[in-house]
Amino acid sequence: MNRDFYEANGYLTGIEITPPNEVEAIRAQFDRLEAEVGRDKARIGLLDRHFDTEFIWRLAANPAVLDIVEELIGANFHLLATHFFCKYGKEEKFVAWHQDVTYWGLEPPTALTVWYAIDDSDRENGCMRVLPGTHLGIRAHGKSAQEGNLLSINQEVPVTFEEEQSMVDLELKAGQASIHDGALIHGSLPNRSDRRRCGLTLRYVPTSVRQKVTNSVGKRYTPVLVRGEDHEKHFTLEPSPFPFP
Ligand SMILES: O=C(O)CCC(=O)C(=O)O
Repeated sequence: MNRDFYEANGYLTGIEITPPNEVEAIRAQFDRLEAEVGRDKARIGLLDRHFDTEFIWRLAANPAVLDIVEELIGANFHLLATHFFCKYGKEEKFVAWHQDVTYWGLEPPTALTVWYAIDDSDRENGCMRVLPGTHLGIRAHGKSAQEGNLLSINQEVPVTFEEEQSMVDLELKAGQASIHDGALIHGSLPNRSDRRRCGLTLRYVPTSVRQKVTNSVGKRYTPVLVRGEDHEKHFTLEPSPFPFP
């Protein structure tokens, strides 16, 4: 794990989380959840299901994940939220360039996301893309002019031609993860394959962060303390929904 790289570039990638022999079992659990709720809901409607679905909790509280998060944001932190992003084959759905913390209502705007690959995620099926080093300031966002943006309020941040040239595709095998700083500009293109591209985002914040205003969809977060101690008590915490793995 390279903390200096993360601080300079705002992301890490290719992190092995799940041993290859356990990847299929996790995918099968997601497949069951998807079959239960339907694809329309599974696309971006599975929010905070770690509270009632144990395999999601077990990924969010996986010691391998928490150890890396601890190195990056310190010893005391909450799981803020979980959210699946699924893009099905041959759809014009995409994720416009954006910075997460501009619409989460946090103060200070410090957060990170672990993007866990349920499926292989590559250029063809619309893997995550990042603009390295863009996490060092918050920018004004506008609205995307393109149909199919999966983001909650159709937000998009303008980027320069030069910045786009520096773009990095975060290709992952199922069971691997990338991490991005909450201020890093990122997005993803449509899925041009016949394969599903599903990722589980795990959002973490240091306990020193508070929620100043509701997020872009009017929600107050209900975090779970997953490491260390909550000295600041800025949130009304939920207990861990299942035992820690
Ligand atoms: O999964 C994607 O394509 C986008 C995910 C994303 O925007 C996020 O993690 O904030």
